[in-house]
Amino acid sequence: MRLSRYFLPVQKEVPSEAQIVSHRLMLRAGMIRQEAAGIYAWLPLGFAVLEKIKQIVREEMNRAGAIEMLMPTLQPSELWKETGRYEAYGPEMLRIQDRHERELLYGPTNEDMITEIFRAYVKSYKALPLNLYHTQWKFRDETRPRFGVMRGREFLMKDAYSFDLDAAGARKSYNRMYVAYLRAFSRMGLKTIPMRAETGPIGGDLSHEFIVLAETGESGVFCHQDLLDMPIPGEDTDFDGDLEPIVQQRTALYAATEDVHDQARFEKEVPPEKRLSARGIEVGQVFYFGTKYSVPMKAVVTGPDGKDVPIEGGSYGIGVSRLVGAIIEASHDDKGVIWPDAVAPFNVAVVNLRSDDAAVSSACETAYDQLQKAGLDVLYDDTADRPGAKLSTLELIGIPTLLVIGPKGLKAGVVEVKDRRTGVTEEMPLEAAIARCARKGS
Ligand code: 5CA
Repeated sequence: MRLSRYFLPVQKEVPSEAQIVSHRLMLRAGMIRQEAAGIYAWLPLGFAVLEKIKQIVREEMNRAGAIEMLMPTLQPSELWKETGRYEAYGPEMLRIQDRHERELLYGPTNEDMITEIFRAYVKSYKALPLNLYHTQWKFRDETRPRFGVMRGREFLMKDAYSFDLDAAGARKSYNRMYVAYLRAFSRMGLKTIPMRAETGPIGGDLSHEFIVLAETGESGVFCHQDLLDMPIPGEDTDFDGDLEPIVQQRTALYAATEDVHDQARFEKEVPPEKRLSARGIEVGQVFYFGTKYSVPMKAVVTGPDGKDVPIEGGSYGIGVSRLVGAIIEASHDDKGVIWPDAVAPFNVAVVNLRSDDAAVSSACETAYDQLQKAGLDVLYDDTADRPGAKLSTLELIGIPTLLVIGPKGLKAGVVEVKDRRTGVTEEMPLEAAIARCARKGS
């Protein structure tokens, strides 16, 4: 992408209601625009990050055996009346009437709809286990939408739903999602801690929230310090195998959100020097709710003994749009965002320090072309702005690697490769710089 033809409306000033750093930086970097309270347009730079996050989540869901689909944002009220949630959800649910005066709602979650789809087609235990997911916009009419995309009213969620014949099978499905979550968040450069949590309107008695520690987080959390340094399950993890040891290694240590926290137990189980009480951002939550939806909706399968049984269910959410904010909270400095490579909107920026100099422009074109051919997302700053202004914009928007080409260096046979995170600049010949960027970004 050539910056001269891109749409990157960076801002100097941001409104004072943008209280936390991720909200301020997203507005300054031209990533989002507020259209109504808690409702945002995703401008090109923000959208690029959102898509990268969505793709990582997709890869890890697929690896864990979940199958992607897409359900609509609008749902008929009948489904929710069957489960009793139409009344229970209260004013957080956006209710809509169509021209035929049919009651619709903008989905805040999809347990009811997926259970309806399941019961329409699946009749035998032989189709189980089954896990279906989608990434779709949700609406919750939060009383206090705030912190930008962190607590929106319209937000993007990946939600997966598992169906099993019995509780033991459902536990395995839960474990698969638990491990997939550890992997997905880690790939985005985040350290997350699964913590026991309240189940709220989704229901059930087993649930974990995946928490990123951050001072600006909305949840108070308590846990054993060692949970911060647990190894992340590798790419070769066998999702058909026994994942219980990985889950147990973590659940053996105390970790709870404030809603379910038990101070006496915390003090009994965790030695004083290992007690961590902090704030955190909830980027995902997994639930096991058994037959909460399958009984009222009659989602039954015929078991091996020929008898019908209601399926055992779980649901698994990831806040895809919230993650954009959470990653910024975890990775920024006073100059701006520092994207981890895996979610960066562009892996590399080629910076032309003198766009009216033919030799410099030609070297930049070569770099731009070759890096794109190497499969990287490249931003080419071909504008006529001052070098200082260019660099500060690219630092603000967080591009991990800058390949800076100017007339003086080029005469001496070198260009600069600058690392956004460390701030370290290295000089080297153009070909070496291209090779270096291609290696780093891949
Ligand atoms: N049906 C279940 C799991 S599929 C569910 O809805 N879970 S949830 O309520 O915990 O939401 C899943 C994730 O969506 C949360 O962990 C959080 O990261 C994100 N999320 C929830 N509410 C909001 C919101 N108002 N703004 C942005 N993200 C949100």
